[in-house]
Amino acid sequence: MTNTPKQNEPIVKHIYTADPSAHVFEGKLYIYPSHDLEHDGPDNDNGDQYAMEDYHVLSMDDFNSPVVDHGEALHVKDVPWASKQMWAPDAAYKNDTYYLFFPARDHDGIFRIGVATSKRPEGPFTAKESYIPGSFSIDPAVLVDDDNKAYCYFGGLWGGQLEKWQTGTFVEDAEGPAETAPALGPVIAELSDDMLTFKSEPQDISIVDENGNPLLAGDEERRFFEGAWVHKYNGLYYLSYSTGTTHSLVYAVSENPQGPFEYKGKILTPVLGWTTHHSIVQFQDKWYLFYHDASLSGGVNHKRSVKFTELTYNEDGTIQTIEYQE
Ligand code: FUB
Repeated sequence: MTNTPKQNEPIVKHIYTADPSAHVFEGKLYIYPSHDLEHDGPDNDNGDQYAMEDYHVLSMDDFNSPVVDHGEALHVKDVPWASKQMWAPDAAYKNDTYYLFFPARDHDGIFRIGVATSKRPEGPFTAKESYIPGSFSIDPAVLVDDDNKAYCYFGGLWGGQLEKWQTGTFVEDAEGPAETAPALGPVIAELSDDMLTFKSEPQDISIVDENGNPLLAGDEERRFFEGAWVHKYNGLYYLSYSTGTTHSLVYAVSENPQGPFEYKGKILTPVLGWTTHHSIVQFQDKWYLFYHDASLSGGVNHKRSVKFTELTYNEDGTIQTIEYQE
């Protein structure tokens, strides 16, 4: 247990945490982060430095209460299909069950998305024998909609391997689209009622500009890179994500969970550290952005810390840009 969390400060300091997926379950805030490891191994564009092996679930009764680390919720050694790199997870509740969705490399080194279940939001979670059939790439984010349909959004460029799936099968040396071609992903698949499989083939989501034209692969200030998150506000679907190479969190809005989404603007300016990854959650009557940076480690890209800050909407539903402060 650690002290009461303060805005824009690491919510825990005894471990490194990243990629926070925040949810309100049973009236409390639960945060499902990656658990960053300390190591001196390789650091490259393939993301080998993100060598995480397990997940810890964090919770707090409210923002005036200490953050509780519930300990190891799932370890890669207990996931039959996975070999390494337990990257950004998400959680969902349905069928009286808590589901942990997570990416990891399979035994062929290919990123897949798996599911683990628990009767409790903090776990421990039990992984299924195999990854979700037809799943690929990284960073699952699951929205259980008001009509009880559930959607899994996922995908990530570079180390996240999304470029390698453009033909529908894994092509090891595939490059991304030309700069003047529409950008890739993210990808969406509706989940089956038991949340364990995809109902249909994953589809690319289109993110368009104010004229309805798809964002292009060369538009690195706005195009999708990784870390999709979808939340609803006033009946609209907000898709937010990291722009990766330009290090911002941005968002796009749609009337339909499958898009197309229209690009709207920036949520958070670049943080200290290469990656930026977040979630957006309403708790009581306010909205919060959970994000990470590398300030606690002095800027080491793979030693990150989860933070939070309040998020404000304008009257027209747009989100006010938050200027990162270290
Ligand atoms: O934490 C490993 C990877 O870094 C995540 O999957 C990405 O979103 C980026 O934050």
